[in-house]
Amino acid sequence: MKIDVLTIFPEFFEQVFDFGIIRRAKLAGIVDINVHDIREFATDKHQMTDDRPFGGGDGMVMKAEPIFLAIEHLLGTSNREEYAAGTKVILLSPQGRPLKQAFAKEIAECANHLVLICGRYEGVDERVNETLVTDEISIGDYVLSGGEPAAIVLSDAIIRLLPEALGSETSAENDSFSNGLLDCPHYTRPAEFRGMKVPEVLLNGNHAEIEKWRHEKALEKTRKFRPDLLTGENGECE
Ligand code: 9D3
Repeated sequence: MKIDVLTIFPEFFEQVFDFGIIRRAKLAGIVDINVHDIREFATDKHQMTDDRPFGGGDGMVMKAEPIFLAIEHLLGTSNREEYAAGTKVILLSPQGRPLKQAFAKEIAECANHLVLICGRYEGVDERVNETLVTDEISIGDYVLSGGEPAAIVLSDAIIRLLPEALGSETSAENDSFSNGLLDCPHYTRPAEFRGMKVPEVLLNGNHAEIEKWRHEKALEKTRKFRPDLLTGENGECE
């Protein structure tokens, strides 16, 4: 999979993709990530990427032209109807559809080229949305200072699902959310740490009993922190 990131802060991404699963996926040729400075596509002498909003109001809006030129440079067209099959142009924005595991999975399975547009300021000229963007995604109901952290979150969620990215030691099938529940608690040695004991059931080697305990604890945790996952009102379950 090829991932191109469009940002006015390319330095933001200098180290984040160089660790763990993502680093391994890059070295194995599973993913190729390139970060591009939107400013390099600005045409005026001050290389402006933002301007004042029509209609007035506080704050600045990201200009359409530098983003159109960047997309044309990367994809050969600024008409989303003409993108190659498997190409997605994703705008990270607070107005987007909330990111879900199912979306990351669909992208990992069906897409081969992503362009991630990181917004800044009050927003992006709507004509970017109208012609370039195939998906508009938010990573949750909190306010970030820009789309960059969201692009990192989305990339991470997708890359680890690419075939062969995880390796053999773990399986994406066992992840939290893949069965619609939060994960159960985990313990490792020592069996007693500062007076705190590991639940007895995990020490007795009865695997049927251990699986039952893990499922009960997962349900308990989900009921407590994410009851919405159980009622299916967020589309995660049933
Ligand atoms: C005054 C209205 N605000 C929109 C809710 C303005 C605004 C706030 C924050 C405009 C842009 C931003 C920057 N955030 C993102 O670009 C962003 C984001 C987020 O803030 N939360 C969750 N997901 C995302 S994805 C991109």
